[in-house]
Amino acid sequence: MGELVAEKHVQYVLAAEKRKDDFESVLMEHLRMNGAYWGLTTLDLLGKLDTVDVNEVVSWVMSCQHESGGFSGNVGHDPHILYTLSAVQVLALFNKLDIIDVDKKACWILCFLTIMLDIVNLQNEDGSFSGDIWGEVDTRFSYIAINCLSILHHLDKINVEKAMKYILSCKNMDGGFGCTPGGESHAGQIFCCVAALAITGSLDLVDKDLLGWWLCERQVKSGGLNGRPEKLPDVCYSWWVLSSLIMIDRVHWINKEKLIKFILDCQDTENGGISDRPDDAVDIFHTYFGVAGLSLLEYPGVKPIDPAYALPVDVVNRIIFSK
Ligand code: BD7
Ligand code: ZN
Repeated sequence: MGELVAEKHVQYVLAAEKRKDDFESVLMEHLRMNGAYWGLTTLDLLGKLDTVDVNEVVSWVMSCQHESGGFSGNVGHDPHILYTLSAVQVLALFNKLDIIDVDKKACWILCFLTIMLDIVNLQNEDGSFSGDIWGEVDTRFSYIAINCLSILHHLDKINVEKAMKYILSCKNMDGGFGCTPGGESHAGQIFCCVAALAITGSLDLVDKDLLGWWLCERQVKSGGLNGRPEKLPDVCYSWWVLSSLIMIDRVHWINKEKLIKFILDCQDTENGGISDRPDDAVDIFHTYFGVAGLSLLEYPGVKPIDPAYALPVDVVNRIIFSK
């Protein structure tokens, strides 16, 4: 079996940060905030976050904050809760959420308060969350709201009980979760619901054996994981499925060695980067989720990542358990 070509992936990510005009960058232009989170978290997991210019990244992130408090995916785009989480995660990686450590204190307090108020305003009467002012509802947004507010130590500002009740209303007979009540079970959505329940300490509300069964059935012959029955395996599902299995304590139900081999087989061992499946083109998204998957699989040389917050464990310990 091949090895993780960590140094090549670091070079790939550093180059991707600078590229602005190739095919992948144009596709990802409106998702640049997410791209920053995927790239920088990959670097941190590989022990190389110190190779980037913190001030440059943080000032770019802040240039994407809007008056409402939310962030956009790039300068001049509309804000959405999807990008607010990535922005908060990037600030967390750089330890910029602690006002004692940052200059212009008052300005930062205001920044955090507006983020908090923006998210609180997105909660609906039934406990669900909308993603932005246009109102689309999805359990993805419940997860994001809960992750952000937990990181900011403001979970008490929303109705957590109603938020959990809404998530449980999206639970299906097969043990999985969908994006709204009655929506088909999908590994990405399951991750969002399970992680939200984990962060609020509500995992006892999940049927772990039933859900664990559905999740471990996602492993196919090649060792890779898919997101739904009959679908092709995909490196990013290593994350959505595996993190959920870890949170419900059923990770021993899949074959870890075969999954490691599948992820390593998706590497571009020459130029760095990881693809969705062997021999496809690499991208920054699958590079991050491949490395994050290996982190969950305790691959040597990769820092441990927290399955619920999707941030390195040392970062989560600093933020969540420091106060
Ligand atoms: C998922 C769907 C959305 O409509 C919006 C956001 C998400 C989660 C977000 C993420 O992982 N943040 O860390 N995903 C994405 O930003 C990807 C970006 C992408 C676009 C095109 C090709 C690769 C990546 N998006 C928007 C997706 O829809 C990816 C597409 C994909 C990846 N591999 C095969 N297709 N799908 C995805 O993230 O699915 C996981 C998921 C689905 C529903 C809820 C939560 C997770
Ligand atoms: Zn994928």
